Amino acid sequence: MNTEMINNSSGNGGNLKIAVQKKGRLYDGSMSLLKECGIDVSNGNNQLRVQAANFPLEVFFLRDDDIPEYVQDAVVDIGFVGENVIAEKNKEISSIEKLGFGKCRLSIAIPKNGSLRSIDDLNSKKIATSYPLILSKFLNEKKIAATIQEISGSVEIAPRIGLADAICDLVSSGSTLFSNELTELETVLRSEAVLISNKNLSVEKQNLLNKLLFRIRAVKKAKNNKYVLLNAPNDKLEAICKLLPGMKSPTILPLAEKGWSSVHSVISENDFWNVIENLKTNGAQGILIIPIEKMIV
Ligand code: PRT
Ligand code: ZN
Repeated sequence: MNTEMINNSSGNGGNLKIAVQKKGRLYDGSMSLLKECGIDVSNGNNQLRVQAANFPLEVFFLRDDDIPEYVQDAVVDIGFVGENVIAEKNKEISSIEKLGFGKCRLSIAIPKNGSLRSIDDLNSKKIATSYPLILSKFLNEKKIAATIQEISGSVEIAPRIGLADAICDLVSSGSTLFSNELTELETVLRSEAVLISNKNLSVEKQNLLNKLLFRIRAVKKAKNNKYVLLNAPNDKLEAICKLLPGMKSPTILPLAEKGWSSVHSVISENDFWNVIENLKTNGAQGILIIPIEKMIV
C-alpha cells in the first residue's frame, strides 16, 4: 500500500486520522484502548480504514514500521506505535503519551554457554539485529567496535546458524531467548506503545487530539488506581487517612456500630500492597478493593 492510496481513500477533512497496527502485538491493546475511550471501531472485514461510529476518528490499519513515516508525512495525524520503532525510524514526529501496553525491552543477548561474558567482549564480534540504528548508537556510546548484521526476522537463530556472535532483539517474557539458549547481556532500550502525532496539526485536529488524549488519560489513570473501602475504629482514623491521600482527601462516613467509621479513597496500583499492609497494621478491617472504570481529576 502506498501513501497515495491512503490520501485518495479519505474524503473527510474533519476527521482525525489515526494509524494502528493492522495485526500483531499492538493490535489488541490499541483497539481495547479506543474501546475504553468510548470509541466504536469495527474491523470485521480486514479493511484498510474504518470510520469510528461515534467520534470523528478514522482508523488506518498499517504495518507498525510504516506508522512513524506516515505520521511525519501527515498521511495520518496520529498513531499508536512502539518506542522501539520510533527510535529506529528516527522521523520528525511528536511523542505525546505512553500508553501502558506493548511493553518490552531491546536487549543484547549472547549464547548461554559461549565465551562472551561482558559487553566489552563484543569488540570485533558480529551482532545480528533488526534495529541497526539504535544498536549502532548504543555501541558508539559504549565505544564498542562490533559489526552489525541487519536481518529482518528470526534474529534469535543467528548465533546458532553461525551468522552472528550475539543478537540485539526485543524481549518480553524471555522465553524466546531461553529456548534458543541465549541469555540477556545488556538492555539497550525500554519500550512501550505510545501515542505519536504529526508536528503541524491544524487547530481543529489538535482540538480533536486533545479530546482523545483527555479520554486516554482518564482510562490510564483508572487502570493505575483502585477504589478502596474499609472500616476503622475512630481513634485510628488519623493514621489511616495519612496512608490514603485519595483524590482530595478520603471520605469518612460513620458506621451503625458506635466508635467505627467507613473510609473511602483511591490508591495507586504502584504501592498497592504496601499501603494495604500498612492499613491492616493500623487497625483497618473489612478492606474492599474495587476497580475503577474511568478517572477524571
Ligand atoms: O507486521 P508488522 O510489521 O506490523 O508487525 P511486526 O511483526 O513487526 O511486529 P510485532 O507485532 O511482532 O510487534 C509489534 C510491536 O510490539 C513491537 O514493535 C514492540 O513495540 C512490541 N512488542 C512487545 C514486541 C514484543 N513485546 C516481543 N516480544 N515485539 C516483538 N516481540 C518479539 C521479539 O522480537 C521476539 O521474537 O517476541 C519475541 C520475544 O518474546 P518473548 O516473550 O519470548 O521474550
Ligand atoms: Zn513491524
